[in-house]
Amino acid sequence: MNSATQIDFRRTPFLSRPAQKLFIGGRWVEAEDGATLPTMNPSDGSELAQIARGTSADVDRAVAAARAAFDGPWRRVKPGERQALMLRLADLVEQHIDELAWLDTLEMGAPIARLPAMRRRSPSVIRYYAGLTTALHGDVIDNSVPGEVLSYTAREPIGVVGAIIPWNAPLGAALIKLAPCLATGCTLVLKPAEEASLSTLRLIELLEEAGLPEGVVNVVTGTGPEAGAALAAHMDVDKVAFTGSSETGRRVVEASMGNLKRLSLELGGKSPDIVFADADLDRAVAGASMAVFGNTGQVCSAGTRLFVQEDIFEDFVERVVDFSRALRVGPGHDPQTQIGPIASERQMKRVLDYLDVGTAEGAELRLGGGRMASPAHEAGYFVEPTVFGGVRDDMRIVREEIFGPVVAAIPFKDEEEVVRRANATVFGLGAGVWTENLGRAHRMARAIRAGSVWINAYQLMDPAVPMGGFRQSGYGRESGAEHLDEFLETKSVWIDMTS
Ligand code: TXE
Repeated sequence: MNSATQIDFRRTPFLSRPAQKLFIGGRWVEAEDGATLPTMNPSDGSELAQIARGTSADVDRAVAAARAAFDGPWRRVKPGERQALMLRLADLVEQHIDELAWLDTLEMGAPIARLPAMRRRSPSVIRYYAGLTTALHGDVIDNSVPGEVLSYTAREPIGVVGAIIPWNAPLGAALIKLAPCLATGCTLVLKPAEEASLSTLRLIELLEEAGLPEGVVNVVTGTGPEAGAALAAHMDVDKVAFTGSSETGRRVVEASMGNLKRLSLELGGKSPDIVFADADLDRAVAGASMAVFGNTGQVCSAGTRLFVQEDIFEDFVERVVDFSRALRVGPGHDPQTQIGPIASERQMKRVLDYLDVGTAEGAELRLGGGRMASPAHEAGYFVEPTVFGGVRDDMRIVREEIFGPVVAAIPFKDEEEVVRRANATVFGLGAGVWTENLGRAHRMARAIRAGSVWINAYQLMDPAVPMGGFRQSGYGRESGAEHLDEFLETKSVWIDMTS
């Protein structure tokens, strides 16, 4: 255990405020109508804080501030200065990461045991994009007859970006939208999820401390149908970067039509995790279990369809069941906890409904199947890690994203069959392949229709490696250098040199 896990961040000055505010034009302000919303601790169902409930009037103010900054002084800030701002922010995030991680833990239940990973990852996202800030440039296209025409391209920031983010990895989701905005010289209106806004608000305080110019980044907290929908439809927003459900993603697409704003969408998934009989099965048992139960299954690319080759199916599933039964499910703030609660009561109900659907469809329960009933768990939103067997590919629990600790185990015969069934989904976000056969690993990597394929691993992430979806899992890529393209327009300039 490390020292930070012993500090009780529940009593920080930040959390003792009567209500959190919006951040608009460089000032902390209340929602125009003064309304607030409670945000809850899913580990015990208690109220944690009140956040401002922004509406379209607040979104208008925030977009106007972002537009003024974009058209004004921010355009004249040199890339090197933006880079320096980002590097100062990265240092501050590093210094305050324990508090930021604790806010996520308290608000959405992620186990505090992931603190070492957050310490490594969070500043590195900002530093990666800071590094690219001074490397952005256009090209000279010098391919005409000498002395006639010269063409070159300039990469220009797209303008005012609206970012709408979910609650399952709040700090990471905020950073992966914020860093490219600062790197490319865009301005931002950020709408965190109503269930988990606190780490974003604290992050913005750190950004202020780093020297953020007025209006460059604004935050409007509030609900999806109010603040989120207003941002998605706003006629003066040039681009929306959205992460969330495919259903809300469709609404964002519709809302974008008014001004044909650019979109990047990181949506849901139903990712296959495929275990061949020739795999290193010890690694595969732990890997496949955590691929779906990590973060309580609330991961867009969770390996929720566990395909296991038929010769090893029964043994392997039994081992997954034994491994998963031993996982410690408990409150996020307990350093021993491996699996936290579901992030909100609403989401817990969705997951419990799916458990009923699975049973009603005739799937066999191999593990779990309900809400955790012990006295230590009853106040919080805890769902048992659940393994279904005996499923058919047409069942809802095999086709639809559940976003909870629920896996469907499915036997398969050979490579050809598993590729066909793994690809029989409307999604295409992630996939896992467990095999010791090198040729098969590469064949599978190419055959699976998904944005990320992990071989003998699952859920590896790095700021330099693109992540995103095929098909209805979205458009665009987050992370990696190409993420910056989503925030840039290319302008071509032609010079007739004959006169
Ligand atoms: O998502 P929403 P919810 C999936 C997962 C989960 C389901 C429902 O399957 O069970 O979504 O979760 C904002 N216009 N994922 O309801 O609605 C909302 O305020 C504009 C997968 O929480 O997509 C929040 O900030 N914005 C996922 C954000 O959208 C709107 C992560 C996400 O909420 C809006 C989360 C609207 N009309 C859930 N309505 C992933 N891909 O990682 C809501 N929002």
